[in-house]
Amino acid sequence: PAGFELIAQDPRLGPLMLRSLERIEQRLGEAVQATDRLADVTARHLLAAGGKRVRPLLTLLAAEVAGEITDEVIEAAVVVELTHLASLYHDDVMDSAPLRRGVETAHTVWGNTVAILTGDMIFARASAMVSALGQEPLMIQATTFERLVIGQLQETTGPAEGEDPVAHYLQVLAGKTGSLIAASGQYGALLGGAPRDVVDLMVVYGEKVGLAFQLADDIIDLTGHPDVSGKTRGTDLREGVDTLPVLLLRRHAAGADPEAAASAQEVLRLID
Ligand code: GRG
Repeated sequence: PAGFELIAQDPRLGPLMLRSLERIEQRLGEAVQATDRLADVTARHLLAAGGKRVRPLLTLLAAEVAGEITDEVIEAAVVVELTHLASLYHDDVMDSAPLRRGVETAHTVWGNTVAILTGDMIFARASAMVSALGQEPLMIQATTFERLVIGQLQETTGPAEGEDPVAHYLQVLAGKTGSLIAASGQYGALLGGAPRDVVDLMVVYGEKVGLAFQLADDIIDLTGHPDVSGKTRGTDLREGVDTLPVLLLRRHAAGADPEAAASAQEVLRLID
């Protein structure tokens, strides 16, 4: 088992969590249904391919800790996964990635136009669902979307002249990954009925989880096996994106400690 199946088998998840995850899966399937024959196939493509459902799980956990798992919490969990899904369609076009979740990416099969429009449609579905949850969730969604886009843009432009590349990298991560993971916890706490200070705390917590999560993802990009990660290796290097592992290796390679410099240079040779 991989991805969602693996998480769903975790013995720490009680029956309520498992039931809720099943409801989310069903709602996700309904949410990507399209009247257009092609869109119906393309929108299902990545959803059916797998994925860990980490963000909806965080929404559920935040709601369980802070209050209760209401119908609105389930809807919000679907919204975060749909937003994530939409961003994957677009991200794979931007990175020219051949593989995602162990299957060929949508743009590889149907071309860039179809992949971008599929992401747009899924994002529209997420927006429609979140609008039924009220004004505050709608604002969270809008802010998160903007942060996703800005994070992605900052990654593309790279650090400004004289800017510390590590500080820039952390800023990119906070936007492109931390924002949606933070929103996942925020939705759960808010709609689960938590008091304001707990909701705010979930945002801080989510940002940090997001940072750790993306750091791990960047290491997987360098070292992960496609059979396990479902992605090809070295996308960031190919796209000229300097992730933290590479920045640190370069720093060590140019550092004063000759032993550390030699081994860092060796690793850089291997991955370049
Ligand atoms: C259309 C919503 C929208 C956004 C446009 C393209 C873009 C702006 C943002 C890209 C953000 C992005 C793809 C960040 C990477 C996040 C990341 C760590 C992805 C991998 O997440 P996992 O490991 O994947 O949770 P699975 O497949 O398990 O769901």
